[in-house]
Amino acid sequence: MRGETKPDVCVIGLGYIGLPTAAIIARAGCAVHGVDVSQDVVDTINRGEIHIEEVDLDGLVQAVVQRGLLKASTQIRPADVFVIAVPTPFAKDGNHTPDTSYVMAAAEKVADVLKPGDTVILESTSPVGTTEVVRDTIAARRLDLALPGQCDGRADISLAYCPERVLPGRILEELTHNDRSIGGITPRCARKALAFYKRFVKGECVTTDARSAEMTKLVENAFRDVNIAFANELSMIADRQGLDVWEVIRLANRHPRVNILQPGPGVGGHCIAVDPWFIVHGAPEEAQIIRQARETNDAKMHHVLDQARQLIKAAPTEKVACLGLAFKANIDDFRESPARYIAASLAREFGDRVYIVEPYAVELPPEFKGTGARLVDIDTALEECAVLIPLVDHDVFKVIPAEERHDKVIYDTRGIWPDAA
Ligand code: SAJ
Repeated sequence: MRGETKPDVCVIGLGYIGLPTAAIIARAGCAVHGVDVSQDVVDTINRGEIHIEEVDLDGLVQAVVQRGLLKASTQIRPADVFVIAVPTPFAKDGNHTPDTSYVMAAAEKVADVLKPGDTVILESTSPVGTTEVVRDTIAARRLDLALPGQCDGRADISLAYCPERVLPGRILEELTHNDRSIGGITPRCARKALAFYKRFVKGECVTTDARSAEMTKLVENAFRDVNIAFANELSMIADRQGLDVWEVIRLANRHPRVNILQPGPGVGGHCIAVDPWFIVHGAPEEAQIIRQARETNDAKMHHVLDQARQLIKAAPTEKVACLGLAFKANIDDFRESPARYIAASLAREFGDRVYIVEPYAVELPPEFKGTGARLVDIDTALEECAVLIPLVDHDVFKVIPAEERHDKVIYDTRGIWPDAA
């Protein structure tokens, strides 16, 4: 729109969420200054290239960088809107304690360049109450500013929590079209953040308070984790009772109001396996089902490993193909992947009898070094391996026809070959 003043935006954290978010905001015509602690990441982006794998992101980043709408730096700069999208990992105490130190470090950087009228948005998945701690962190550094929820009149700064809910592989599409929670510290903050998101979000932007928005993000992923745990528990019961869990789930899901998810070798990724622990940490006595679901999904990974070991020991002279290392189908993300953990454990125990097939890998991850395991293509695995263990439901594995695997011993942890059950 001619003459419309678009806000200058600063996005802090240029990872899996921050970089696509920065690129989409720039595509909407805002001047975006991206900040990351890694000089390599900054240099890569300023060359119009990307350091992560995501469909169509390379073309978009190249375009907005070439148009001068996205620039990256390790230093923060003043802006009208600040979006914090830094990691919130577990602390290293072994108790799944949320570590919000990266968020607070970003909040301190933002505080030092804030001016009246600016908006600060936290997107990182965070324990309930974090946005208020960001507000307090800013207030402590900027006694000259009136912060929302701490002043009677109109605050100088707007502050909101606005989580994303994108699927890897569909991030650009989902950042644009998914509905979004806009959680303001005050209703006025929510309205300011809403106006910003409507510049590039076509989905419905639903305003609420910051705590509700923080909990909503955690609840979405905990809901999925609990439902996956139900499927995984069913599969372990089925193994004990000699049942075909895939057949049972297929039949049960014909009920008009039943939708049992799919068992797998555990739950991977940096979201579903992490976020529920943020709820448990905040309410350890009450969050019983949520905690148990996490423990069940982790137990499933060890169950699959034990089952696979027994199978391999029963075929002592045969080669074994582990199909897949990624944490989920059709993407090249191997972080926090149960498949990778299981395959590496089998490689350490059975050495060069183990072949690994992972179409998204050009080399095996470092933990396979010295085990004797080999990365091979699917044709080699089918020719040389008598035991097949699908660990990831990549499409390229699903399409292997029955005649190419009819004489194999199969442990199908993903139910990708219903005819083989
Ligand atoms: N999985 C199963 N069985 C299933 C579904 C998933 O075993 O029926 C496993 C997958 O193999 C994978 C893990 O669960 O190992 C998580 O995969 P996912 O596709 O459920 O989730 P993510 O981590 O890729 O993305 C989730 C999404 N959240 C929900 O679906 C509620 C996404 O919308 C979020 O934005 C993302 O977490 C996030 O960033 O929080």
